[in-house]
Amino acid sequence: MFNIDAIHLREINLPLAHPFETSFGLTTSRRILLVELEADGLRAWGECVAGEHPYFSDEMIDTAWIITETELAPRLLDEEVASGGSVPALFKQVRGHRMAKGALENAVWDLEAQVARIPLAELLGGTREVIPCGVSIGIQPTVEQLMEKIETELDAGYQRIKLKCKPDWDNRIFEKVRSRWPDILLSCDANSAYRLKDFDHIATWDEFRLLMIEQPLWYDDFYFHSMLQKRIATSICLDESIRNRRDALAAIDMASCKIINIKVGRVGGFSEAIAVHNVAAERGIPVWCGGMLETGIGRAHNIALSSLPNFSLPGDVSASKRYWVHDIIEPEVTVSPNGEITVPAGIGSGYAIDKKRIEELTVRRQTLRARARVTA
Ligand code: OSB
Ligand code: MG
Repeated sequence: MFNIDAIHLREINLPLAHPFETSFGLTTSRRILLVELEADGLRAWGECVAGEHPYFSDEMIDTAWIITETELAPRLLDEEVASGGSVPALFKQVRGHRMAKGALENAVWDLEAQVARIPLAELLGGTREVIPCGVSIGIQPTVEQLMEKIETELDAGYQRIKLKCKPDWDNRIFEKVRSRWPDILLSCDANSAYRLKDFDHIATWDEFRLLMIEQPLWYDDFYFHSMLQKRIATSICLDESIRNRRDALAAIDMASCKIINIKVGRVGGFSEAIAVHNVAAERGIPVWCGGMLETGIGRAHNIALSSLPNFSLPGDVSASKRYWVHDIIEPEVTVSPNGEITVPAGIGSGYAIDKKRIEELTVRRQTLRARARVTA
């Protein structure tokens, strides 16, 4: 049993090293909710991946803050917490708000690994010592800039290039990229930018031999993705629509996708991420770890999760320096020249928190404390 004495919420503001554009909008700077648990003399951290606006999902940092403050943190402080895996049961009454739940649950797993004095990856059931890495490249102002970015990332060793796409930023760029790099692992991510009228158009992408097409249709859809999957040879990968294990099962049974992107925040924490991983593994569906422009805290958690056996495709977990001039962990996340990240062997996440830098970046904070406990 852990005695969680206090939960500190804080918002940090951090400009991205490079703006990131998707079909749903442009991000130049992040507002990030971090949670810090204080328990038995230890400190454990979690990062909430909710964005600045409810554009990727219906959560945003401000809704995550209020739900954490009023509903979730009190449940952790008032109840006995046995393990990371016991947190979903404490949060069950609260519907949705998975990114808010995930930040706290992941911090409890981090705490559990520290108490057990083992790596978080080991606690989660990880088996890989290194994880294969890809990059997600946002929509660029010009095709020339896109080609330069791809060249830089391939030179850095990344094993897979994912292109953000949307109508008018699709066939034109796929053609250019494929004619220059015929053999690289290439995929695209539409973040729900296409509709039923686009099926014939999407079918023309088969000639580009993409590894997958990520979330082409509605963010909450399985049925029309299964219709589209019947029409095309290229694998569909679902991101936004997979909220939990049951969604993964439905999507696999309906043949809505052949690959699943797991984002630990999108599914509400490590417990559900492991459940999605396992159900996909049982059915022969490969998974990979998605990213949400995380700082080192969320990035370290993604690395630990990616060490599970069915994370067999390169993920969107890449080096800190692609996002931040200075990350908030020590050392920063680095990628080897062959495009791999070494899973840390140290206790907990394996990275140290740069508390001084976090203090400098903090624009809002709040501390919630446990009521005085009656000790037997
Ligand atoms: O759909 O995978 C996505 C970033 C923000 C929101 C949604 C997505 C993304 C990315 C970037 O593709 C992943 C990363 O490098 O962190
Ligand atoms: Mg995606």
